[in-house]
Amino acid sequence: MLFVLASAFISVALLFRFPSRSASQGNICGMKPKKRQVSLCLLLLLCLGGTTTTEAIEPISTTIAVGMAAALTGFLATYQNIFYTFHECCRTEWIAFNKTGLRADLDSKLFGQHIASRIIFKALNGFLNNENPKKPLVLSLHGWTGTGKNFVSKMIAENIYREGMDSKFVHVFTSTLHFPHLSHNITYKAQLQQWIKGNVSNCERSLFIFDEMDKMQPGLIDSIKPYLDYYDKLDGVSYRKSIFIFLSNAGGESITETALDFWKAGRGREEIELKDVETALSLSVFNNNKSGFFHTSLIDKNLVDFFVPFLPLEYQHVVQCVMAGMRDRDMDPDADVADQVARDLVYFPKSERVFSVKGCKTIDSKLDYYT
Ligand SMILES: Nc1ncnc2c1ncn2[C@@H]1O[C@H](COP(=O)(O)OP(=O)(O)OP(=O)(O)O)[C@@H](O)[C@H]1O
Ligand SMILES: *[C@@H]1O[C@H](CO)[C@@H](O)[C@H](O)[C@H]1NC(C)=O
Ligand SMILES: *[C@@H]1O[C@H](CO)[C@@H](O)[C@H](O)[C@H]1NC(C)=O
Ligand SMILES: *[C@@H]1O[C@H](CO)[C@@H](O)[C@H](O)[C@H]1NC(C)=O
Ligand SMILES: CC(=O)N[C@H]1CO[C@H](CO)[C@@H](O)[C@@H]1O
Ligand SMILES: [Mg+2]
Repeated sequence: MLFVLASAFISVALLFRFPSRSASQGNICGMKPKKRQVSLCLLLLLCLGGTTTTEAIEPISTTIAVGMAAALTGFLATYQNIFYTFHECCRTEWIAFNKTGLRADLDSKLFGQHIASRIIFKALNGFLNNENPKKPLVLSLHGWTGTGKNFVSKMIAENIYREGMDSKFVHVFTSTLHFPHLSHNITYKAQLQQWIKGNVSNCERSLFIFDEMDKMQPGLIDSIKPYLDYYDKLDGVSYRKSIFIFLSNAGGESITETALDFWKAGRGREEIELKDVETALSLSVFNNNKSGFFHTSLIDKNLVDFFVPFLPLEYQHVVQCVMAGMRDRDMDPDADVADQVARDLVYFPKSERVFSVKGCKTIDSKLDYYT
């Protein structure tokens, strides 16, 4: 009887020791130690249980005790699984692509970006359903300010990670915040490589978002080139299931020019196709000496899988943004207010007034003012 209880206590101690010890190593979600620990506990329990039953004095209470100990061990074995449901781990419970969710978000929440919406869905759907991709997915989103680049990145994160942007497997680097000083370029290069390697070692399915690529110093991004290339493994780490997204305004002018040409020719916005902007886009990005992509080998070596153009937003899209903003605040969407907000924004070019200068940015704060 005492032996059985003692063995149960030992199992408890062993199982609880495991997570707390590995927490300090940062590998709290590991699978392998679990099996070893649990089988050890069961073995211990069987041995001790066996010796007590042979010299049993009170058969009934011994049976009850053994039963209780077994139940306790069973519970503790599932303790790991309970643990996973409360603590974010690099497992399918926490990381799973929601295809219908992404489709629905792109269709219902993103306005006026038919090209971006189509490319992003196809690219992610293809990549995330591929068990064995040859290289990580690299997307570069370009366009005028306030056209939805950060907005789409957030949608992507939310439809892959249960914790969305708060997931510890989603990493956002902002050039002006993380790499502000030109003179520290060598430190930054080493740091960036180290961060990405460390993060991908923790979880293969990591998402990296590089914001404000046009403010990044030229050359810095080349330091991560090996990670984006076709390698099975580098130093024992495989990067092939990670996703890299670059955001920038670079190339926004050439996209706007194309959109304006279509508008002037009286052609519909929906008629603009990727091929109408893609070549001009990658060229203008590559040759822009103020952008982080200036003469970068990422473009040279075709490591960017998709250049995604974001078209400048028109009056009608701004109205849609305002209506969506009101719905988000649980207000009754009011077409008159939406019209008023949209009309008070500035549009360009000066003579035609077609595209919103700030896109859909600052609309949220305007809503406070008008309502
Ligand atoms: N195409 C769009 N459809 C719906 N909402 C949009 C769209 N574009 C922008 N918005 C709204 O405007 C806000 C600001 O957009 P966002 O931050 O994505 O702009 P951005 O493209 O990253 O601009 P910047 O280049 O200045 O960083 C978003 O939070 C979103 O609410
Ligand atoms: C996927 O997204 C849809 C729409 O947002 C949602 O209703 C559904 O519950 C999500 N599915 C999963 C498995 O999270
Ligand atoms: C770092 O920047 C300096 C000038 O600011 C430049 O001369 C040097 O080549 C750069 N080093 C690297 C590794 O890019
Ligand atoms: C960038 O290129 C433009 C012309 O394309 C040139 O006038 C300018 O001096 C260049 N700037 C730098 C910092 O090289
Ligand atoms: C283990 C590791 O290197 N983690 C890094 C992941 O990236 C963030 C930046 O987003 C770094 O702060 C971490 O150190
Ligand atoms: Mg942005």
